Amino acid sequence: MLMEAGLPGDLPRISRQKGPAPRAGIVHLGLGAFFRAHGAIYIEEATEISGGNWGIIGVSLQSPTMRDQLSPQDFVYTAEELGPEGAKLRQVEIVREVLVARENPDAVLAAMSDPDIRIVSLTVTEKGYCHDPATGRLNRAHPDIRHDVANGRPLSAPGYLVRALQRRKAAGLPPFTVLTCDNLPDNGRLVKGIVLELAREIDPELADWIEAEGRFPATMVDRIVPATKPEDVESLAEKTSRFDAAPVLHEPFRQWVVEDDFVPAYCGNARPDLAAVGVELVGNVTPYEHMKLRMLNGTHSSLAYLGYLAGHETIAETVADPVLAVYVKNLWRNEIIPSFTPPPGVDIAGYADALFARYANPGIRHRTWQIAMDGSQKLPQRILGTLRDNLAEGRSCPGLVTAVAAWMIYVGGTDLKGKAIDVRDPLAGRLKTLSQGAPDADGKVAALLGVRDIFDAGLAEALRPALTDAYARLKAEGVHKSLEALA
Ligand code: CS2
Repeated sequence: MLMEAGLPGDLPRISRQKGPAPRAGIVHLGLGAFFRAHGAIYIEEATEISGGNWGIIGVSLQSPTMRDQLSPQDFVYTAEELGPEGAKLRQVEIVREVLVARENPDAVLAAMSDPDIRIVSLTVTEKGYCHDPATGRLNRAHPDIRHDVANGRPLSAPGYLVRALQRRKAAGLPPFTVLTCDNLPDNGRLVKGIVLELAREIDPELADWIEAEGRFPATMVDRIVPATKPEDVESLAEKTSRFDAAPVLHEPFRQWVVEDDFVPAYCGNARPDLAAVGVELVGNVTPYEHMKLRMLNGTHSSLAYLGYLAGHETIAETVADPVLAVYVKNLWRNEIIPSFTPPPGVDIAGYADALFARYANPGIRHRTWQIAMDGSQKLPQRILGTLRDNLAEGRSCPGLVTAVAAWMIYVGGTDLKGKAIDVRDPLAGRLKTLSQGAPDADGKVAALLGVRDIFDAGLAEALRPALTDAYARLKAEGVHKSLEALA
């Protein structure tokens, strides 16, 4: 027992088993749990099968925590796959180094402008792109963007991309491929637009060069990876008698669809042999992205707000609640599936069934509170696009409207029992003030619908009556009665 052996930190650390990692070919911005449990594993497997110098230099934009945890164990970590039948462990050794941008911006820019680096991938979360979620355009008023326009040592992810590309152009090098792996709509085009807007502010010639030479393939990424908790670190140490300060936990399922559009090779290959490990390389990611953002992330967010307000801690607990289980199945069938065309050959009803089973996986304790974070950045691509497309076809969406109403209650900062909610969102302060400043359901809904960073005027107008009813009903009758009334 761990208790008898002392703290897990007293155990020997995990260490490299497979020899040194390949030379670096990728810089990854935002080395969080998701990329370590998804892209990094695919890339490691691809190099094991087909070779290539595709070691990864990870970058944390702000916090030194990941570097401090990984550096004493030579940047290796455990990926724990949690299936319904138990756990499987893999030691991931593809990360060579972790840099902390706030501490040493020059080291990050130097790594990104190294000729060996052919790909800069990103998981910096929705808000990390410093854009306006409603329009997808760069938010020029963002303090980090204002800083980055004027300074060669940037703060933001778009700033790092532009300043590193500027260095490469000056050195006569080709650009790197920008591989965004965040859950944003049409993510490649969106990031290209943001980078070009920022580059144009700094140097129009640089923008022209990026536009002509740069590549920004779109991607769809999927794997459920809950945040690692201290008790996960402890139980792994207990299981293995080795201490890993930063393991990742993930479900068995994974999917990666990538638009095959990389900067042509000038040393080695343009990308790892992703096809060898099941990555789908396609010409157009859009149907996959619609399927994933609407079917998975749309219901994840809906279940997160309604589940949280119903008192559920995790998604697995939420879908074990029969009322919420019926709710999410109806949401797929009646409101989400009719809103888009699935990718060729996909049985979309089967996809929904598989999602339900993934949510119910008891090994994955994915907190509703974690998914509820940053709703202002997530709602547009997860829920509002679906609503817009249904409204255009004259279909009502009581389930999605109730989810938006639950988000409105959530960001008001008080749950249905009057307890304070720890709301994490870049707009948290503004949303709370708007909500608390209005006297009644009508006023609160109208005030929040007025936030143009999230809702365009047309959608706000169309949603208002049904949303006000759903909000008032949730407040008066609670989650269960409201959802039962929908069913
Ligand atoms: C989740 C996603 O935290 C969230 O908002 O909806 O991280 C989700 O688990 C992944 O996109 C699954 O691929």
